[in-house]
Amino acid sequence: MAVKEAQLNNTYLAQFCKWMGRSFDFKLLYRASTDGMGPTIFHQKCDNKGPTVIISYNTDGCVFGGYTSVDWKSCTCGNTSSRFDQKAFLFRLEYMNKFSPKRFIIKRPELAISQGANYGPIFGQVNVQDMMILPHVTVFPTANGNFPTGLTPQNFTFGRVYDNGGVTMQEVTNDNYTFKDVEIYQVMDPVRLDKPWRDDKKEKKATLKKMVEDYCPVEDTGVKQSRILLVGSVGAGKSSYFNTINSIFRGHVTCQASTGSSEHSLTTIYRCHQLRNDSSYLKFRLCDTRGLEDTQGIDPGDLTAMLDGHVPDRYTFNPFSPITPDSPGYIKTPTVKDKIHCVAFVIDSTSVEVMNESVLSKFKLIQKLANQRGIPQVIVLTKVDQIELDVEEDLTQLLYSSRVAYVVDQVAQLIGLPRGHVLPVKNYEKETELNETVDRFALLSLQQMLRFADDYMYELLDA
Ligand SMILES: Nc1nc2c(ncn2[C@@H]2O[C@H](COP(=O)(O)OP(=O)(O)OP(=O)(O)O)[C@@H](O)[C@H]2O)c(=O)[nH]1
Ligand SMILES: [Mg+2]
Repeated sequence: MAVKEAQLNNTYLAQFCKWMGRSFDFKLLYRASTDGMGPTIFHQKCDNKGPTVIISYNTDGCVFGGYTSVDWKSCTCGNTSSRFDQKAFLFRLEYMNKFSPKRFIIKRPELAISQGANYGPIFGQVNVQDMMILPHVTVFPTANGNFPTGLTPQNFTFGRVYDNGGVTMQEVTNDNYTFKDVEIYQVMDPVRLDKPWRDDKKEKKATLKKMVEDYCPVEDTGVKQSRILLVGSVGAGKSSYFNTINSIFRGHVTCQASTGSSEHSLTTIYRCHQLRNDSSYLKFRLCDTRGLEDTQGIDPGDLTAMLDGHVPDRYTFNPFSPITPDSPGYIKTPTVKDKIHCVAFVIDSTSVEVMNESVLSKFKLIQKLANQRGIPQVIVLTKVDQIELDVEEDLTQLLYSSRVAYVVDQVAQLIGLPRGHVLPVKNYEKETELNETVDRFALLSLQQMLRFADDYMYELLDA
């Protein structure tokens, strides 16, 4: 099964799988902060477990470590003994809180790791250490978890056993050997589920597409088009989701809404996008918003105004002040047709474990506002292709992936919605042609949102 309660987040996992060229599952064997440091506990927890990865987190926000495909052992012959490992490598994942992955491949496989009962895990040879992730017993930290000052990069010769590619130790560790934590994971073949983690009726894309084309909001409400609000962090894939759905009905990959990576939200204008097929407009709108962020995100006042239908299409968000009744186009007396009928939290599946506290609190606020108004909510879980290599290669594996199932559980717990409200999708990004499976998952998510929008309207009629 996938990792629980670990610092090894989905971004790190995905990067690691990329380096390895395929998917893996990870099981936490050892964590210094809870198990304590020392060779005895290390060997108790990690010996004879096959391939392992060791990850160190220092107090400067540097994350680095090493991978070996051979067992750790409590060798008592002499001081240490070297083990051959052609597949071992060292890596940097994060440098000073910035994701900056770099792999250092093995140069002298005969010296890949060193083993000894009195030693922690050593990459390289004791006299030719490349990088000691947990050092020699005599320099193990004791009381306060700090390493003695004698243990500085000068003690190491980085680049003799592993190819440092011109990168210095300082560029990996920032010369800081005070660790927040050290973790060791067993690396195992991924569990491909025998049964899908969610029922799949295997409806064809054409059937799903027709259902959406035939969709009409609940009669008697006067609503001609249901409105689905897309909210989420910067770069979560809100605009890409609209583009994906739009592409399905246009018959080719489109990029009507601007998408891409940027520090602040690329979308600055509120767009209640209409969609059309060959003959007519469809009976729903996808309302794309500015990303939620710490400083320049949407104001809570704007969120309330959007839900209540006061915000006009093409309104330019001002991150420093919310919309007011004097703002151009402000809809003073919105009716049910102007309001939002379903909220979709768009969440990047690689960022679930590292979700920013302030973004999470904004989600909670929107949830509260939506609950007060009886508006149903779903989670559109994007970028599922980036959390498991098998899924990236073949999207039909999505419902058989234990990793995707795990992230669905995680995000449902985090946001506080039932798992059935989590709708995994892969948006169009690198593709130039439509793909049946991409379209199927996107249409399934849309179908669910339209059903929920109808629930909201039935509830209004019953009131
Ligand atoms: N691999 C992959 N990339 C995606 C997916 N969805 C979006 N992306 C990429 O993620 C980046 C951000 O996507 P956007 O759609 O611009 O995100 P957004 O939520 O609209 O962001 P802002 O408007 O800036 O708040 C783009 O480079 C997309 O190509 C997906 O499902 N898989
Ligand atoms: Mg956008």
